[in-house]
Amino acid sequence: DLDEMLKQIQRTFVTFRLEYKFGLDEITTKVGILREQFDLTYDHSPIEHVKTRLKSVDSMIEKTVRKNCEPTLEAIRANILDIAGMRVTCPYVEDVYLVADALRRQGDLTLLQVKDYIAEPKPNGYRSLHLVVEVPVFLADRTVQVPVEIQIRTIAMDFWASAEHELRYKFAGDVPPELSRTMSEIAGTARSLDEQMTALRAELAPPSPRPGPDQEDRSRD
Ligand code: 0O2
Repeated sequence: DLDEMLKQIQRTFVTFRLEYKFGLDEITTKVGILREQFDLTYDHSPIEHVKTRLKSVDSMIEKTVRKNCEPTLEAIRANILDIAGMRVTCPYVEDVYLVADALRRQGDLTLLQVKDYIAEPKPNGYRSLHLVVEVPVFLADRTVQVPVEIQIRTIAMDFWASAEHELRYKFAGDVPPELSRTMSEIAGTARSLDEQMTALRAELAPPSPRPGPDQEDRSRD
């Protein structure tokens, strides 16, 4: 009957979503390892904090429909690459690329997409580095490749993006032009803060060392 059919559909989506949770678990471990190693190797911590989120079934369906696709599992899998999402916040702009490079070097990850909104900010002023990586997840009976979106940004970028997200939510996407202008100005301030902090960092310490064989050897001493 209908009730049983709905239950079956719900179970299918729960199982489908679980694979993304596992993918996120794998990436969380990877970033956790980087964070600990960075903390030991560098004069400051390049990772300030890490947040993860898993898209709800409702919002994956909503996004698929928004993209003019049928809300089937296949269409969701092919079109929604940010079901599993991680946000990494770093103190300095150079840390953003340090973290991204460390992930990009990992042989078991396949880089599916890079969007560098730091090099090319969005018209509203949004800045962030987005990577979509595919990570293998070993299930009991098969291995699945799971895409995970990783947004890497500075504290200043994150501050701005959180406020802008809240504004958009509050005004249901219809932010008054005056407020949009204010946000655009603040984006400029955030950008200039990042530039000033980069200059300050150059005064504070020599450039961070790249982890290499030297470091590895020293850490074993
Ligand atoms: P949420 O609630 O954060 O999950 P795509 O539809 O993903 O294939 P899109 O949307 O162009 O293509 O991808 P993009 O530009 O990489 O952005 C996806 C995510 O980046 C968004 O997810 C936001 O988290 C963030 N983002 C992008 N632009 C902005 C912006 O102008 N302001 C803020 N605050 N965040 C932004 P979601 O699903 O929209 O939202």
